[in-house]
Amino acid sequence: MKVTAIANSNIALVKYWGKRDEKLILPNNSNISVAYDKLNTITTVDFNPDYSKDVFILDGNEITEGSVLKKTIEHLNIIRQRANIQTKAKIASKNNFPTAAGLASSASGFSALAFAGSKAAGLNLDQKELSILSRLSGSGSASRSLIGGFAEWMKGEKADGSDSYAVQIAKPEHWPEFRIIVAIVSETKKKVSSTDGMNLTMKTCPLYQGWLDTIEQDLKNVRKGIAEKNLTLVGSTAESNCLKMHALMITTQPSLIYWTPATLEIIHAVLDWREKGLESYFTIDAGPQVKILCLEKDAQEINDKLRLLQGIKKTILCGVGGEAKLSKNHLF
Ligand code: 2P0
Repeated sequence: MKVTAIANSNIALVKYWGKRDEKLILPNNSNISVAYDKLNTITTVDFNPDYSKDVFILDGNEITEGSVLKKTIEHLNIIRQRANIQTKAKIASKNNFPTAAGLASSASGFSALAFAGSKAAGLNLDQKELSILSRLSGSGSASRSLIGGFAEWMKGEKADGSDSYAVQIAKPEHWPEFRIIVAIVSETKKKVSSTDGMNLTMKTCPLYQGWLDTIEQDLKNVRKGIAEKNLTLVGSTAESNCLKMHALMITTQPSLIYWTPATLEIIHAVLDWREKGLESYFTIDAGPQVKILCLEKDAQEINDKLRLLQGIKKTILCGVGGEAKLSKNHLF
């Protein structure tokens, strides 16, 4: 059966950086994200006895080696085991943004794969089960993309991970004025993956305990800020949480410095605009791109100012996106 799903990518307002269980992909701390309404992955999965092996086509090119192929096949194996089938599959996946450049293509990609793959295998999973399955794909943040809106991935306490999944804490319609402007400064693939980076941090970073000690307060602030639609509280907490995560990255050995000169230029610009009364906050993941959090009333002005800065290749002005959905527009 052939099934297609579309999932939005997401940006964490309180970040996930470090696992309590590497195999089950369980995070050390709960984390909160917002989905982008304009950055998504569309994935078609077809389990068919005619296929003699799994075939994976990403953005039009067949992938024949590497970690993404390995994770994709491992994920299909989990689905096959649950559905009690042995059939091989063809998967085609398309991102409408640069892959692996810090825009969370793995989050949207693996949640679309979990959704389309499980349905195509004949499974009928509910949202909680799909969020857990997305997490098991090899990209923890995929558990949040599946849910969409403002989502919290709960770290859970259980060793088997059955209480570690994402829930929607607010729908996109709750805060229609919230905007995220993505500033792309580089389209090259990052050198160190998030998976490897966070493992290195846990092993070598002397600041990691400080991160864990302050997470609960950040989570409380962001939950409260979202509930009250308070940009100042959400933005200032997200920005400081992002800087804490980058402090961990920078003090990891060998150090993980994802920023480029253009990243820093945007950081300084946002601080300057804010000082002058144009309210905006930045957040950055494991890559050089900067995402600016603001409200609809200021978004166009900020977007125009961003485009005048050195080193900006492109900006994408996004609102809050929804949950992953099925589609009839198959890729093959
Ligand atoms: C986040 N990131 O919360 C953090 C902030 C990157 C920086 O989730 O190891 O694919 O496969 O579970 O979820 C990293 O991407 O990492 C990530 P793994 P994932 O968005």
